Amino acid sequence: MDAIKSDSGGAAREVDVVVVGAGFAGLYLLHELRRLGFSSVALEAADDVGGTWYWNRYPGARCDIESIDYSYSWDPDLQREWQWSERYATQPEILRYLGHVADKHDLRRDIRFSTRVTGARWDAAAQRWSVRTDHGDEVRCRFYVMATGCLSVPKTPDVPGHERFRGASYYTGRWPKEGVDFTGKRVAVIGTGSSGVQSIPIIAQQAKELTVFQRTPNYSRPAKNGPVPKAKKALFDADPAGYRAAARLTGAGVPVEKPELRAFQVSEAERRARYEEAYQSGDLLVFGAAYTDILFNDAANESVCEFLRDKIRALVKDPDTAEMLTPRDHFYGTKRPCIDTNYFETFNLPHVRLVDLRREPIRTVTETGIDTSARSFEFDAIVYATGFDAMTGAIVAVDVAGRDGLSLKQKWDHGPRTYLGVMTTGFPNFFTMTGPGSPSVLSNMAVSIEQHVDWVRDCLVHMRAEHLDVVEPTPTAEDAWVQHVNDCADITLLPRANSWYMGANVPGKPRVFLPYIGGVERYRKICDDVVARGYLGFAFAGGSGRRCNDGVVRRLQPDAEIFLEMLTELGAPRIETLSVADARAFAAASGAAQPPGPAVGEVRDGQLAGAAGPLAYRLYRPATPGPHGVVAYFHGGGWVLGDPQSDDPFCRYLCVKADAIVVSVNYRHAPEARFPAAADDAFAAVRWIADHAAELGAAPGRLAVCGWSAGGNVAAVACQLARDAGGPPIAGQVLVTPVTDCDLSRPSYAQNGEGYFLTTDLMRWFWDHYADPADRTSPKASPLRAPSLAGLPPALVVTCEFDPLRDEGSAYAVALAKAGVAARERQGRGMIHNSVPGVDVMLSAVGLRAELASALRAFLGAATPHATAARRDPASAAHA
Ligand code: N01
Repeated sequence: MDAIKSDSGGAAREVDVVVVGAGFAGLYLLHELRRLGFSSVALEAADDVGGTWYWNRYPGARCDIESIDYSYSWDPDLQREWQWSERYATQPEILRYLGHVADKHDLRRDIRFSTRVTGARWDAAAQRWSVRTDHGDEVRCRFYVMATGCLSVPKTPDVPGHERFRGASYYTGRWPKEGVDFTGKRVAVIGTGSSGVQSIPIIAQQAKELTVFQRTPNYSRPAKNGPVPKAKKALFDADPAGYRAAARLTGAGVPVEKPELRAFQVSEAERRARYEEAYQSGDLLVFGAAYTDILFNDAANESVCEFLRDKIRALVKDPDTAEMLTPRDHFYGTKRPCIDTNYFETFNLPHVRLVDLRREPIRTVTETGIDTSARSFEFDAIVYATGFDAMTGAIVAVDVAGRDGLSLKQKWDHGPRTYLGVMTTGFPNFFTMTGPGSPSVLSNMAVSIEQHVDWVRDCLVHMRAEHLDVVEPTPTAEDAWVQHVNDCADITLLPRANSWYMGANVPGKPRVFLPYIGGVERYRKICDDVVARGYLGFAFAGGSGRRCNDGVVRRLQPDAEIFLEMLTELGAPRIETLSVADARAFAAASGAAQPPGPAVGEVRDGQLAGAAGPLAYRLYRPATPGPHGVVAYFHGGGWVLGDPQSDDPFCRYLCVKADAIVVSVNYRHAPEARFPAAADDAFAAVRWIADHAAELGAAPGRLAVCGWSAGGNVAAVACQLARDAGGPPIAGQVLVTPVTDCDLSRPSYAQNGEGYFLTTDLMRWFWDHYADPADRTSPKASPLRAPSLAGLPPALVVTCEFDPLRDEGSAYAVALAKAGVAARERQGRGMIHNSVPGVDVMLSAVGLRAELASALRAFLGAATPHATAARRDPASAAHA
C-alpha cells in the first residue's frame, strides 16, 4: 500500500483516509494519521470542531464523567497544561478544550468544515471509496472512517403536530449557537433524559413558567459538582500515565473500586450505608459498581431503586409530584441514569409544573401550545429534549454502499452487525469509531475512542508494512461477535428496558442491544487478542495475495469466562493435586460462597436406607399445595466430593421450577467407598423414595431422577438397575453433563480437557478414586456400555459445549434414542461443566435450567409405563 501524496488534506480530492467528523474521535484520528504519514481529510458538517460538544449547547450541558477522566491521554503536555475549572466541565469549556487541541496540533488544515457526507461507495476495481458531500463533490480514499459519534442524530420529533407550533421550537441536540434567553417566557420541555435533567433547572431559573412533559421518570442524583476534587487531582498529577493505564483496565474506563460482594451478602444497614456513600459521591458509575450483581439480579437492583426512590420522595415536597417523578417501570441502569444539579428540587418551585404523559398523553402540539388528553397549555417556546437515533443513526444517515453495491442501511435493517464494533462484513476498508457492538456509550467515551483510534491506526500500519490493500471481517467472525454481544447483554437486566440502548426510543427501529456490555478492559483484551492471533476473523488482500484468518475470538459464554478468570485470579488449586480431605475442604468452602438459590416451602434433613446402611438426605418441598411428584437428586463431585449442601441452590431451584419435592441423596463417596457403592446407593435411594413417597408427602408413582456430573452417572445407572429389577417405575431422567463412560479419549476431552473448570486430569483423579480400571467398563460405572438401553425412562441429557464430558453425554442421548427411548439432548452453547447448576451465577444457563426443570415437571405429570415395558425386554436384564 503506497501512501497517497497530499500536502493539504483539507483540499485534496484523493487521500489515504477520509474521516467523517471532527469531534473527540476525529481529531485524535487525524493526529495519528498525520503522525504516521497517511494523508487524510476530515469532513465535518459543523463549522468548527467539537462533534457532540459543538451541537449540544443547551443550557446546563456538561459532561457527567469527571473531566479528568473525560479527556485525552495521548498528549502528555496537554494533560499537564490544561486545568479543568470544574469537576464536571460545562459544554463551553469542553468545546474550548477541543478547539485548543485542534489549534495546538494544527489539525484544522486537514478538516473541511460545513461539509456533510451524503454517500460513500466502494469501487472494488480501484479499491477506493468515493465519498460524496453535500457540496456535490467527491473525495476518493483507501480507507473510510466514520467518527460520527453515538448520539449525534437527534430523533425526529415523534410528537404529533410539532410542525404546527408558531412559537419557538428548540432541540437540545441542535441548540442555537447564539443561545436562547427564556426570560419572561412560558416554556415547555418535553423529555426527562440526561438532556432534560440538565437543562430543566437552568431553564426554570429564566422562564416565567416552565412545564415539563415527562413520559418516563429517570433515576438521577446530585452530581455534587464543584472544583476538581483535590485528592483525585493529586492522584492524577502524581502519575498521569499510571492513572490512565489503570482506567483502561476497568469496566467503564474510569478507575472505580471493583466490587467483590453481592448485594445480599451484607446486612440491610450495611447495604444502605454503601448506597448513601455512593449517593453522596456524585459519581455516575458507583451505584452500578456497588455490588457485583446490581446489573444482573432483580432483587439486588431493586434495592438500589428503592434507595433512590426514597431520596426523590425526600427532595420533592408535593407527594403527587414526587410519585410522578419516581421511576417504577425499569431497573436502575437499564436506561441511562443521570446526575444533576437541583433537578428534583426544581419541581418545588411555584412556576414549575410536571405533566405525566402516562396519565395524560400529548394529543397534539397546537399553534399556541400543547394539548394533552386532559388539558390545553399555551407556550412561547417548546424545548424538545427527546433524544437521539443512537449508535446507528449517523452511520446509516449516509448512503453507504459496499461490495457489489450492498447497502449498509439494508444490511442493518434488522439491527447493526459488526465485528468488534469497528468493521462490518461486505464493507472493505470501512471503519466505525465506537460503533455498535463496542463498549462506547457504556463507558467513558474518551477511553473507548482512543482505544478504537489506536486499533485502527495499528491496523493501517500493519497493512502498509505487509503490503496489504484491503481488509474486511469474515462472516463467521461477525456472526460470532454479534452473538457474543447479545450473550453479554442477555445475562444483564438491560435488555428488559425500553431504552435507546435497545433502539426502543425510535419508532420502527429494531429492538437490538446496541453497545457491548462486557466492559472496556475485556473488550480491549479481545481486540488485542484478535491482533495477537494474526488478525483473527479478518481477510486481507493486497500485493502479497489474499490472507484470510477466519475464526471466532470468543465462543465462551461471558459468565463462564468470568468464572474461569476468577478461578485463576484467586489462584484456585488444581484439585487433583490435593489430598482428598483438602479437596473436600476446598469444595465445601467454594460451595459456601454460592448465592443461596430461591426460597422453598420446607427444607429438612433425614435418613434413608442406602445399599449398605443409612444415608443422609435433604428434602426440599415447594410452597405450593401438593400433592407433588418427587425428584431423586444426585449431586456432582466425581464420586469423591460434594454433598446436599454443595448442590443446595440447584435443588432449591429444581424444587421451585419443577414444582416438585426434591430429595437430594448423600450417597457414599470414594475412596472410602469405592465402586459400586455410589451406584448401589443411588438405586437403593430411588427404591426407598418410591416406597416412602406417601411418608415424604409426595404423590405415589410420580418419581423422576436427576443428577449432575457424577450424580448424573449414578442417576443413569439407577434407572438401568430399576429397569432390570422391574421397578420402581421412574417417569423420567434428567442427566446434567453426566459421566456416562470411562473413555477419556473422546474429542471433547482433547478440546476441553484443560482450562474449562473440569479437566482431564481431574476426571482421571476421580476415576482413580472411584473404580479400578477393570470395573470401569461395567455398565454400573459406564452406563453407555449397557448391552441395551431399551425400556429406560424418557430422558433429557444436558451437555455443555466446553465440557470434556460433552461427547459422552451426547453419545448417551443418541444411544438412548436408538434404543427407542424418548431421549433428547440439549447442548448449552458456550457453557462449561458447571454452568447449569450455577443458579444465580451462571446466568447464561437460565434458559437451559428452566428447560430441564420443565422437563422434570412434564415427566412428573406423565404416567410411568417404563418399568413394565422393561420387564418384557430380555436384553435389558443383562447387567441386573
Ligand atoms: O435523550 P434520552 P437525551 N413524547 O433518549 C422522552 C447522553 N447525554 O438527549 O424515556 C414524550 O435519554 C423520553 O421518554 P422515554 C447520555 O448518554 C449525556 O436526554 O422514551 N417524551 C426521555 O425522557 C444520554 O442518555 C449527557 O419514555 C418523549 C427523553 O425524551 C443520551 O445522551 C447529557 C418522546 C429522551 O431522553 C441521550 O440523552 C445529555 C415523545 N414522543 C445527553 N420521545 C451528559 O451529561 C422521547 N421522549 C454527558
